[in-house]
Amino acid sequence: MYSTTATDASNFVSTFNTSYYFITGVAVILILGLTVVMLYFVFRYNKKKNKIAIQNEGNTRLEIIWTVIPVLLALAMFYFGWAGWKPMSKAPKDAINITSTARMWSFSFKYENGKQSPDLILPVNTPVKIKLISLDVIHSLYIPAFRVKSDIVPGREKMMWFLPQTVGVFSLYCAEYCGLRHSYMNSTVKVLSKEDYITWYADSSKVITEANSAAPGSEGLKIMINQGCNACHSSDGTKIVGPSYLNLFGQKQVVIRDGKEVTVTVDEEYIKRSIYEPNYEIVKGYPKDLMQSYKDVISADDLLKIIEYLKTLNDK
Ligand code: HEC
Ligand SMILES: [Cu+2]
Repeated sequence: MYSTTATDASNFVSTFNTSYYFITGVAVILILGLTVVMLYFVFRYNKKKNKIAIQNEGNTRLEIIWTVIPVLLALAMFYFGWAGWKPMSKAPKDAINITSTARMWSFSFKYENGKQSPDLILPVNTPVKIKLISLDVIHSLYIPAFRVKSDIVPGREKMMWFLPQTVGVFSLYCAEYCGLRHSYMNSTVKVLSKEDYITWYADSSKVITEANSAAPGSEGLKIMINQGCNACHSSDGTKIVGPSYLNLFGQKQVVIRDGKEVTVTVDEEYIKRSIYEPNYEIVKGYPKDLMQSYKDVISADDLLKIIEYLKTLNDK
């Protein structure tokens, strides 16, 4: 079903490269050839040598040649492109399923057992099918080393698949300009040996290694890293896109609710509303409609863990 060269990072590298080199090769030959012909004409038909202009009536054979050859070249380009693209449109049945959720400005990958990760962790030599979901605007999942890229359109279900063939670490980018922090919307693909993958997949404690699991609130931090909250919020007082979490809990916050300024105290209820219904009230001075609701992705339990983490950020 998929033909492969085992040294390539993915099964699509060779067909992609064939069309890439073919198109580039044709372009190079054309530009060199045309330049040579042009220079020759400049020299051969200059005014000094041809004092009197003559009228040419055309040359049928020449016209046929310069129509047929470019048509054949264009058809060959189409063929290589099509032959490379066609297998991408249908995933093999034995592929593992991963759901990729894109939102401003992070990716999150969810596995069949419910495990979530901001990095794309994969087993080598196993076909992978990725369901592509966007919660806000158009993003694009792009893994250059695998030669795969697909737009992710909100409200439309799309997928991509590929077969990772070498163990290693690769870059993953959002390739569709999606707002202020688009350039930070990248991640890592880690292709592991099958044994390492199974170990990772079965281990529910190591979703995030940056968060030390013994510290209070660390589970909440894990959840927030997984959900990409930190693309917009910092924990150290820096304003990114949204307010920082530093000293947030318990403080007085001025918000706009129904067009009116209201002062509220940040408590559990307020944070719950901020995460489940972000547009109910907007922190003064911040944009509306930027933070999307997390009602469907953050459970009540997870919410408590997040609040627990936010509480640890006071008086530091
Ligand atoms: C795309 C950017 C973005 C993402 C991602 C995001 N937020 Fe926000 N968030 C904002 C903005 C902008 C505001 C301020 C406007 C408002 O009140 O809705 C805000 C407000 C908040 C507030 C209220 C803060 C205050 O000072 O009163 C909390 C709490 C919050 N976000 C938590 C979260 C959590 C938890 C996540 C992840 C689950 C998250 N946010 C993800 C942009 C974002
Ligand atoms: Cu994006």
